[in-house]
Amino acid sequence: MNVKTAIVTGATSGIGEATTRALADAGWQVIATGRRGDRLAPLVDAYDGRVHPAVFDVRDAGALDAALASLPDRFRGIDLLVNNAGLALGTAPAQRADLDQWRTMIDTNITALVTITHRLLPGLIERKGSIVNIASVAGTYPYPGGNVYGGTKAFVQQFSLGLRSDLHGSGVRVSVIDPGMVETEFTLVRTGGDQSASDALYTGTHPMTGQDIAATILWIATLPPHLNINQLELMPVSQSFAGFQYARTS
Ligand code: NDP
Ligand code: 8X3
Repeated sequence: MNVKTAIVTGATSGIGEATTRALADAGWQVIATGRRGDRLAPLVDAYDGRVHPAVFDVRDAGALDAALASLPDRFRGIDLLVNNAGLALGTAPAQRADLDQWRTMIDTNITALVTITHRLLPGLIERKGSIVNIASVAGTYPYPGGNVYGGTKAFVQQFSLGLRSDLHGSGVRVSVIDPGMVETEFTLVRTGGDQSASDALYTGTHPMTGQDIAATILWIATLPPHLNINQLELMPVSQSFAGFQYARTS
């Protein structure tokens, strides 16, 4: 059997960890990346050599190159890139936001994502592979405090559609997934480690899980090669839309 190889960025928790498990359970080889190498060890142990850990900060292009250069031979032909690593930092309105947090989101969610995509495109074209980018509903619907996070995810949506256009005729598939609320470490990171704020957000909402999104990624990646999911938005049933706001002067 021809074993397929994926690289999943941000595999140390949440959607990325679940995606690594879903792909490996389905027989794929997976390069699992993240900064917290201790979180990758259980994945490596669970899959008998089919998960390769690559510990680096996605914002460090040199570290990315070193990780790619040191891949074992059998992990070198990458068929699927899952651009998942990302984060939101803060919920303050723009006028009170921290510029360093804005820059970290841009460096991680945009610059790192385009860098790894650029590095892997030649091989993906050669192998007629697939790219699945994780954006967010925050890229489509603005909300107070979403400012730069939403902006980075709007970039991911439009970059994905642009890639699809450029790759026309190459056989490479490009999909962007826009999840709504998924219970992961996302809110813990966004709030600077406030577990009670994270618990309060998710309590009673029956949010989506990392496994829900992982199953969707696996479905997209295993569709017949003539099918391309361009863009897919998912929410838990408990989440929907609210209206505009009005500031009254009197
Ligand atoms: P988690 O916080 O659970 O996971 C985020 C992952 O990204 C971790 O594995 C983390 O690894 C990795 N990561 C973050 N920064 C870096 C970095 N500089 N270098 C390397 N890896 C990094 O959150 P989710 O699983 O929820 O998030 C995954 C993606 O899904 C993100 O892009 C997020 O924006 C998106 N998303 C999440 C939603 C949600 O409600 N949870 C909804 C919509 C989209 P480590 O810290 O070990 O480096
Ligand atoms: C995460 C979804 O609505 O918390 O991308 O911004 S949201």
